[in-house]
Amino acid sequence: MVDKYGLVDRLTGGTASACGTLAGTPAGVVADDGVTTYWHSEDAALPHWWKYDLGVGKAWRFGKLRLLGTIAGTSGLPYKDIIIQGSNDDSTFTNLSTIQCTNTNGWQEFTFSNLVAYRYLRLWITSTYRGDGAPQCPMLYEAEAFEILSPPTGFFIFLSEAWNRHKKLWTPKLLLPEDLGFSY
Ligand SMILES: [Ca+2]
Repeated sequence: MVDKYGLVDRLTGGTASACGTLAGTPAGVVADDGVTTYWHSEDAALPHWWKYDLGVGKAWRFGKLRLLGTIAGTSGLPYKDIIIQGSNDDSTFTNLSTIQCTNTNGWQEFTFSNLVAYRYLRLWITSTYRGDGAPQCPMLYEAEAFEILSPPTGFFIFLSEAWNRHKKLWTPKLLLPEDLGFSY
């Protein structure tokens, strides 16, 4: 089964935050649809994180993430290894996927399986490709997240099995000679 994803970026209407920022590069601009505005972490050791809170009573079963970055001025994409995390209490975070971005300009897209709807989505950034003397500082221009539309895998398996048993029970059978022990 091929998973399908929503077409609307769900990182909207909520609140972005980050572990820290440099002046003029707030966390919110990662979800402002502006491709020239970016968040730059504080100058401290990795890992760094960027988080989006959808708001009270809101949650999506995220399964696709798109990230926009640029190499210009940093001698390498300013992020590399990232753990995508979800939470519903802003305290306990579940790792949804560990991704490694390629060292290229532009949008990169990642999909992952996930059975749970989450209010909080966090990007836990553990490394960057920066080669300009600040490899410890990720920068991110845009992030977009989309929900999985396909049924959860476990439920789908259950349905398939139930249908197979139903068919076995009710499909009329042709009785063959070998079923009665004849061989010829
Ligand atoms: Ca932006």
